[in-house]
Amino acid sequence: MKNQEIARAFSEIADLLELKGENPFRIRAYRRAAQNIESLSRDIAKLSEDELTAIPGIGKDLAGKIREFLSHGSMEALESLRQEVPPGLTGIMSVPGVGPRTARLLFERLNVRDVDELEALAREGRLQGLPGIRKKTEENILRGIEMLKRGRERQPLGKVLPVAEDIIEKLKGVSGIGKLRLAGSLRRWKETIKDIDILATSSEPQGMMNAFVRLPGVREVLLKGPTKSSVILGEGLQVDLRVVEEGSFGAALQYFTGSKAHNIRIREMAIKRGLKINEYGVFREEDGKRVGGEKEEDVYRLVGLPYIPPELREDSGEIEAAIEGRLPRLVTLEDIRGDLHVHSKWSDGSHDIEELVTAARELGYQYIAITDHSKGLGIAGGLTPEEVLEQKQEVDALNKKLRGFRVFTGAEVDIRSDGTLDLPDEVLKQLDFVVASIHSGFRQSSRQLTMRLVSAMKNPYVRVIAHPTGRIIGERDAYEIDMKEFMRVAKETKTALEINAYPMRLDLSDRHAREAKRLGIPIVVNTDTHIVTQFKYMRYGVAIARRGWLEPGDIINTLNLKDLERFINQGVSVKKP
Ligand code: DGT
Ligand code: CA
Ligand code: ZN
Repeated sequence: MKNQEIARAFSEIADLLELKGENPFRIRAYRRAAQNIESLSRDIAKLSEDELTAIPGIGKDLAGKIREFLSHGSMEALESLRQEVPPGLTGIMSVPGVGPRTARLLFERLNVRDVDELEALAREGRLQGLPGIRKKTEENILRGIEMLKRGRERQPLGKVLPVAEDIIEKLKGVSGIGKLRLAGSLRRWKETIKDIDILATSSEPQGMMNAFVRLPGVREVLLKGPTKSSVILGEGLQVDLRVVEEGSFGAALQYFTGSKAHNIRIREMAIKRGLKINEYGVFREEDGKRVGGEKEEDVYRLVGLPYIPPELREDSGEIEAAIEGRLPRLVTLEDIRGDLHVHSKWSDGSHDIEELVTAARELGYQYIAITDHSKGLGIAGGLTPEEVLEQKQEVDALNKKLRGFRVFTGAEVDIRSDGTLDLPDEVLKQLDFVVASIHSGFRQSSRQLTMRLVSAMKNPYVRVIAHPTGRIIGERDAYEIDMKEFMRVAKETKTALEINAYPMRLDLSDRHAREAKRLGIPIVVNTDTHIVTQFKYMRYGVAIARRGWLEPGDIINTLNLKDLERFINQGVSVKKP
């Protein structure tokens, strides 16, 4: 599918326009188009003209550019922009913390042409003194470069998983294929991934390997053998395919799922029982006889443990819990009854509310909350207090028509730099579900940021803090808040915390979600949907919840509609500053 490439091209156009200081709305249009194409589930090449322009944000002009790319592999508009801007400058812009203005400044004053030059100059302290660049800025740039490099070694789950699933789909069609599974960190849903591990059985291993190394997207073949092959994809991602015997599949799956730390513990337990576990099976020490290995469950059963779900296999207490019979009953996607952070056309979403309802019902949901931005967020088309109330009227009217489904009114109210909210209490109190979040001033001190979140939570109408740490995986670190204090106040004020399922966010992280659960803070798993295809990101949020040991009872949006209504009615009276 060319979807990702086209999305990347549009996003590069946006970068270049920004570098040139062009009209922000034009830039935003490209960014939005890129995002919508990225989250499209169908192959863009297979869409008709009408279907193409039905994608929100894609008009005649952009549809033309998409067709141009599909037939020529390039876009004239992008090519000529690239001519105008010195190469390397966009690379500098990809450093977290370096915007187009800074990039331009660095180029004009110091002739910085790529990231390596930038790093060298920053290390020598030569950026300081340029307009707007202080010592702190220079440190931020160095940290950004480090992040960029780290990011190349490990890629976000949300980028890697779709690529891996695409490969699995293609391998399913190869003749002789038996079992086929993802293993490694992907199967554990770790938030960043170093490489893709695939495990298979096959009656024609040779043909399987031939097909594997010839997959579209393969840039380089590192290794091609009868049982293991490794390739590098265009994106720089490594994929390992191993073909094993039927009788070893379970043991191999357990072994290659990891984590390494978890496996070492399991192996130690085996030794104590006179067993030896490796990727081929479970063997009796005394005579080498294989006593299991076809099924993954064999491995756990033979060391006296119940099955441990992959998301828990980090040696972070799961083995002790398994021994003591207190493994959690992890939440699943099927437990989720609705999504409580959704944007509509009223702000920067792509659909009107009825379209969102239709899509949510198709997923089997019982409710959604419409949480559009408040006006402080100008660029996201935020709503004024009057518009919020106008929207509430529309939702109220819509609810009268709906059977077995409810739209909760809400807002994603911006927490301003001084900790005040961007909508007045008189408005907030009329809404069912208010989500508050920070969208600016990330570089404030830890104390100031914590204070902002704390004062938002003390507002009696704020139900949830959305994406609490503000991180964008591989692009922006979590902002430094006093997590202990933050959670203490969340608990005290009965404010729920969000696991934002948007794949580049996954915020709270698994670790923080687990801590919140320990403290008894309610969690809500939301997608922050801006276009209906993003509803499907819920699976990432559920995975983070599972990695955080969360059970259905820990998560608000596993409640059915009736119980959620009760919870909401209760909440406001319980929650007082
Ligand atoms: P990553 O870094 O995202 O690729 O994470 P993993 O967990 O996928 O790590 P990877 O690809 O190096 O190895 C896949 C699994 O294979 C790993 O989770 C556990 C197993 N494994 C790899 N090397 C060893 C080892 O030296 N000892 C043991 N016991 N297991 C290993
Ligand atoms: Ca791996
Ligand atoms: Zn949002």
